[in-house]
Amino acid sequence: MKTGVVIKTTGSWHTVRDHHEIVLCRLKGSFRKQGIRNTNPVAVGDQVEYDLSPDGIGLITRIAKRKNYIIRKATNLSRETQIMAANVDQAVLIFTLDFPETPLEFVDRFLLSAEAYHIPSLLLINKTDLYSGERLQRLKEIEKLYAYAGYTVIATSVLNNQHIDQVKELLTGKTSLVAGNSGVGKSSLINRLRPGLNLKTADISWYHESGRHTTTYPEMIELWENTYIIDSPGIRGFGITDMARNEIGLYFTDIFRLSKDCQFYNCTHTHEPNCAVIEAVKNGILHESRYRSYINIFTESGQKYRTS
Ligand SMILES: Nc1nc2c(ncn2[C@@H]2O[C@H](COP(=O)(O)OP(=O)(O)O)[C@@H](O)[C@H]2O)c(=O)[nH]1
Ligand SMILES: [Mg+2]
Ligand SMILES: [Zn+2]
Repeated sequence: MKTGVVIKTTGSWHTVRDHHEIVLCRLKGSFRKQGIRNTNPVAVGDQVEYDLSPDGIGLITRIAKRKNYIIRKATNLSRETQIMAANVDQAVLIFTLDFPETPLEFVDRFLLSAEAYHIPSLLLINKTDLYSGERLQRLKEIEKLYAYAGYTVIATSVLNNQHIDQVKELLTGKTSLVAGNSGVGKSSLINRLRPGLNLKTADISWYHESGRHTTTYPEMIELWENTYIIDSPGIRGFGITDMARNEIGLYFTDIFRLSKDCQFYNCTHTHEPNCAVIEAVKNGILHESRYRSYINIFTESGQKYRTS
């Protein structure tokens, strides 16, 4: 019996890293009969046991219990889920304020999901070389907003190598899920961190790129010793599929902290008197965009079908 980590999975083939060896594996037939609702029983990041057959193909016999995992809906319409990654130490969200514009609600939804999965997040605001004047002011404001929520925020320019050393430090020794909309600089960052990997970057303009991805399956890449990233295309679908209304306020880190001073213990921060959250928005302590995201998600959750 041997052990390894799944670094890529495409349908019925799973690529497993066992120290410095790469073994192509199949899953033992019995797994498929266990009635697992996920479309993929094996996910990138899974620790597995396998047997090596004489032809060099591995047969996965056991998947270790996951420390955590991130799911997405298999397709927009289906309720079937797909495990995108397992056993990650942190999620790294790269976004840009402009070129292309990332709606902050997207950032907030991402953070909310990561909190619900108990995965710490690191935020990188990229392309700062393009920021000046009002844009720079806005950058500072957004950095402050997320720092207030308790996140580490780094303003980077992959192009100019700005603050990339700081990013390296925060990645070292961990397995990080890297996410972000198309065109924000994910591939460029990975290439910068690990020259020689030569991930394809968008050489055509990013605004024509919607829905187009150079890679389709998440893949675990070794950056350096003990340091891995999971490159996850199609991150758009990342999100908790069934969050109860009352959970949302718990996972908005800043709102949760403020809510301890609300008059009612079950305050929803929508209309109640003496709500510390509403008060904080009025006083400019809690940024309006964070509150707006909360309200939007809260409102939406009321119509959501709850499966468990
Ligand atoms: N000005 C500027 N352009 C960048 C920066 N990082 C990436 N880009 C450019 O943005 C475009 C999209 O980058 P890419 O890495 O393909 O984004 P991905 O879709 O997130 O993987 C490419 O043309 C990059 O050269 C940066 O820090 N500054
Ligand atoms: Mg890319
Ligand atoms: Zn309140």
